Amino acid sequence: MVKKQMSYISEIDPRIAEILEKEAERQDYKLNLIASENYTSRAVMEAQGSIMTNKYAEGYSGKRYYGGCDFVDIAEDLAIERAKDLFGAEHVNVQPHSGSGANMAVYFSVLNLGDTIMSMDLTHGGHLSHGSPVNFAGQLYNIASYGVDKETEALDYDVLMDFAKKSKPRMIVAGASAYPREIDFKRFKEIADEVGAYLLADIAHIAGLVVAGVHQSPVPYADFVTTTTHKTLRGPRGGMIMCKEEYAKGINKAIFPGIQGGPLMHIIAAKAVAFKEAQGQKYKDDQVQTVKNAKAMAVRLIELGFDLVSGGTDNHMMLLNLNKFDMTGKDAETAFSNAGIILNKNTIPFETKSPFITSGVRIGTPAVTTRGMKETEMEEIVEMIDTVINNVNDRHVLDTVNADVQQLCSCFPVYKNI
Ligand code: DSN
Repeated sequence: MVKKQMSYISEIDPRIAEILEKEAERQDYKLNLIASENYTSRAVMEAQGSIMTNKYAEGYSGKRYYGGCDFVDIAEDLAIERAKDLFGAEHVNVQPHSGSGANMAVYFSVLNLGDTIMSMDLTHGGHLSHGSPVNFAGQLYNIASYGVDKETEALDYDVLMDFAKKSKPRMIVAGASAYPREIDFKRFKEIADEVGAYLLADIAHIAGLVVAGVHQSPVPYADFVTTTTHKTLRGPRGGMIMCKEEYAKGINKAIFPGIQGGPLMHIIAAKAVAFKEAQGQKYKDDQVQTVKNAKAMAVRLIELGFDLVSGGTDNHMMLLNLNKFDMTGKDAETAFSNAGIILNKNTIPFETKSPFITSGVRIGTPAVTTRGMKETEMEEIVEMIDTVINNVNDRHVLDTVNADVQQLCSCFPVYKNI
């Protein structure tokens, strides 16, 4: 399929065609356990690679700054309507190029520079755009960081309530990039109301689970909900904002002309396609399976003596604390990669090492679930993880695992069912 798509590229730019072919092979024959990645469908990729990339459409449907927007208007309207239907949102903006941009637009729409944002610390699972000092959010706003409880390694909502009363934020951000437990958005709303703060729920990681009803939805509670569209949501790479109707104008202005120019209409068309797919039963079943797979992995990892942050998972991801193996996340990531298992090093709560080294790795099940793997395969993968961790420097063992990975992957071709 990829080769067929690349017939023009091979003529014009054989070098890039060759690299694309290698990347296609990598995606097919490596085990992708990166919690934020997924495989999008052929239909989504077709829209992404379509002629809509040629169109400028600054503005919004019916109110553009360019002529010739008849068809892109329809595509954007469809994307919005389908997103509203999926999430039950009052207002949707599908133009953000990324999750970071979506968060930026929310901040710019209601906050003043220097206002206090209460958000999860990066090392506890938060995202850069929630207020890391190296990110615009940390540079433009006063950040009051919260984390997880030292014992349970989960959020303690009573502690969060006290912290909110002390730090008096104008906005609370609920959401994370590396938090394996369910987030109680209803409780976050009570905290936000108590201190008169806006509530932003960043559901980039869990959006697909929310659609399928296997994670509480923040939409009834939060003033703003942001997401990326390419993680569990399984669409093209991009972002999206949902909000209450009263914030609609401010959000639209913050995105365009506030921080973006022309929207990526080919990506918006692809978002519409992805949202249509997400309305189907197969998509919902896959999200349910994603969580079942993560839980099955967690159970077996714990049986084998692995230390999971918070003792397990409620969603699509796990964080392994590697301190008991006297191993860094960086070294583990390299060893796994040598064995054909792709995951990422990750900080763990109360981290003592730098983000380039880390004490943990993050594991996710969205991509392997999309290829059709179920609990039996999860157990097989955990055995492989165990073998790698106990033989990080044994090239022969890593090669053997790599062969097993290829064998398993060949039974679940990426583009057989999607
Ligand atoms: N970089 C993403 C992740 O891996 O979670 C978050 O944007």
